[in-house]
Amino acid sequence: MSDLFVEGNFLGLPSNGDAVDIVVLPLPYELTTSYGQGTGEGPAACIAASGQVELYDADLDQDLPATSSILTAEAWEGKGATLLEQLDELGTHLSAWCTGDVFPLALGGEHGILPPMIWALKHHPTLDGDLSKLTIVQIDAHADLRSELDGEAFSHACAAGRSLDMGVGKLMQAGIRAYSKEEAEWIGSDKRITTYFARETQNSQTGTEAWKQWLAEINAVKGPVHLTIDIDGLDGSLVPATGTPVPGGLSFWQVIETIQAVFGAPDATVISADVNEIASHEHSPLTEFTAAMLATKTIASHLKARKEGRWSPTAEPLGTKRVSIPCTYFTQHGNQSAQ
Ligand SMILES: [Mn+2]
Repeated sequence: MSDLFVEGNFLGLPSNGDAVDIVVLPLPYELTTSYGQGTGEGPAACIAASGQVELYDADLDQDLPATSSILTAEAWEGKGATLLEQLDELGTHLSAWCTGDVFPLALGGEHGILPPMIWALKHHPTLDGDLSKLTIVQIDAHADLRSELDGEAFSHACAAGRSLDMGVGKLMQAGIRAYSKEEAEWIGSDKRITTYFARETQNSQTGTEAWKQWLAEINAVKGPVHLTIDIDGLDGSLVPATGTPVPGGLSFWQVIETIQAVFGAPDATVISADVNEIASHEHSPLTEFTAAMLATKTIASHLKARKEGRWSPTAEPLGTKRVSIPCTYFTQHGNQSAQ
């Protein structure tokens, strides 16, 4: 714990005047979760649990914040009467931080936050309007490539698919073990998608080889990357409170190794990340604590990349005064994509 513990801030770290290097963005967005409840409470529970996470990171060999300024932003307020209006609001909200001067880490909330994040990243100076340069690295139990769920094309179950629709160049997935025939066909036919299925990486005989291959592929990624960690990619025993816990998933260390591999990739720059589908359970803090540890590792790995020259700001510092870009993409494209 920090000497000056601030309740409501990630890791309890105090903000540092107007300086911002990393921003933690709580997005309590919950509109379409299909099975469990409570992802709306997840970001606050994760921030509360982060108070128990050790500040020392062995890879960084420093205590966080390690001379950086980590700001915990006010939680997104969830304006908008419909799902599509809320997604536009999220896009607008996120655009204020996808500006190149800071590293944004969003805490969700449903995985439906991904397409608004990608919309906001389109305006990032590193991409400059061209999402084909972007690789998404996704940890998830679900492929999230459905054309719709319950008639909704922008459901959390479609988050990766809608991001590809926006023009994302490459999608790399691991932990995948719950998907439909339609999704299997998309994976098989679209060269942009590389999927490591849990039945391969968790196989008791051959899993180690498959896992090494995943890490090698991640480490060879080139260009800008967004890392999206749906915590249900982990084995359900580690995240029992998440919206849709699934058995047979990744171990905690496998997710840590993925974070280390992507942030350590010599020719890639991770420009943003999210940890999503966080929910809390009154009898066990395990789910939100697991999420808090992964979010902390993401921050530490970003700081290591920064220290080693794999990330530098691409814009003048804006501090805490942000300017957002109004998003209308989702209300414009929503009905069109729905079946
Ligand atoms: Mn997901």
